[in-house]
Amino acid sequence: MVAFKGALIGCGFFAVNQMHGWQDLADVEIVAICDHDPERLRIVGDQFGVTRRYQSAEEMFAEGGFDFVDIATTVGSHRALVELAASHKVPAICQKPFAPTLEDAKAMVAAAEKAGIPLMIHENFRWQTPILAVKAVLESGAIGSPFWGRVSFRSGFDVFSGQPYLAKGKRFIIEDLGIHSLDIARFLFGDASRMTARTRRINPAIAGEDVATMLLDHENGITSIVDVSYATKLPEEPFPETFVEIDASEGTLRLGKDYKLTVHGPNGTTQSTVAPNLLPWASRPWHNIQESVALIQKHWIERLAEGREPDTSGRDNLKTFALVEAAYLSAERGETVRLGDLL
Ligand code: NAD
Ligand code: 89V
Repeated sequence: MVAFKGALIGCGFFAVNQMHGWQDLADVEIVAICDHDPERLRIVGDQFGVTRRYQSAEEMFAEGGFDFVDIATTVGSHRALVELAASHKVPAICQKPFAPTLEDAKAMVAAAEKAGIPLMIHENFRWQTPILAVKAVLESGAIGSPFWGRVSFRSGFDVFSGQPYLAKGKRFIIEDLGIHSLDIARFLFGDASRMTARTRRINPAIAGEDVATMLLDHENGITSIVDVSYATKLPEEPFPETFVEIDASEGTLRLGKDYKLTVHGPNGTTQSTVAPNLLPWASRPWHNIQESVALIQKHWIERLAEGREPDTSGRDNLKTFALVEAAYLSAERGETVRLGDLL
């Protein structure tokens, strides 16, 4: 039975995953899609059997007939589309990165709250099976209280062939990928109060930074390092795996290559593989990310049905986005930035 009708805006590279995720949910149907590009509309509409197709989001909202909208466009259009959804009182999911600036992101949260609609940022990396496994270990108390952590994503994968816009922006790795890693750091270690960052551009063919090293002071006293690179040539390419290291009062945790998890505590050492499921429509190496798309979309529907705020709501995600802004500010000024000055 279809309980929720959705509409999707932006039928590009990543939206295909989102369409598969929606298709897998028995109580959801995407009844309308929108893209400026008629060819993308045709491809996605034909693949997923959606007949209501629009080149204008305004026209799609004017005709209505859906309970939520999934915004899968690139960052420049996010504010206008979320505000459009709010003006029609339609609950909205918005892809990361939240917005071009923190000011835009705050305005989007205010618009959603004024309209009384839920707004969720599609911040899916914390929904990856291996990251959920790390969180479960922390919550079990098996290693005690963490005092230090590292969230690391280092790769030489060619992301530019699928997403050419990534090579063109003045900002690259922190805004596109580091944003996920910073959200994982918040998810595992709590909110941060101070950020110190350094960036580099190694690849001369792109406009933005492709290496960043960030030091976070968390409010609960944990110190963490979040390091990201697309300039790292390893013998075995780990894309898109996030590695995690945690030192805690009673033991340690290491999440490494091929989703190998080692937990060491007072009761000994356990080793396991916490690999993501390969969904029928997914393909390696993207399956880790693809499964997390399906999981965050399921979470959205559950929270919509319960009338409860999603975990990565707009208000919550302002704190992740502020870390992005703080990292760029810190790298530019060579100074530590206090998050309280931004939020
Ligand atoms: P893309 O350029 O391939 O697709 C975007 C599509 O949106 C294009 O077809 C474009 O024509 C359309 N579009 C743009 N503005 C529009 C508007 N106002 N109205 C209608 N259509 C519009 O981009 P992509 O690679 O699919 O990325 C989309 C978003 O997804 C980005 O914000 C990106 O950062 C994000 N992304 C997220 C993940 C993740 O794991 N969460 C992974 C990849 C990309
Ligand atoms: O997940 C993302 O946001 C992607 C990629 C993994 C390529 O960085 O843009």
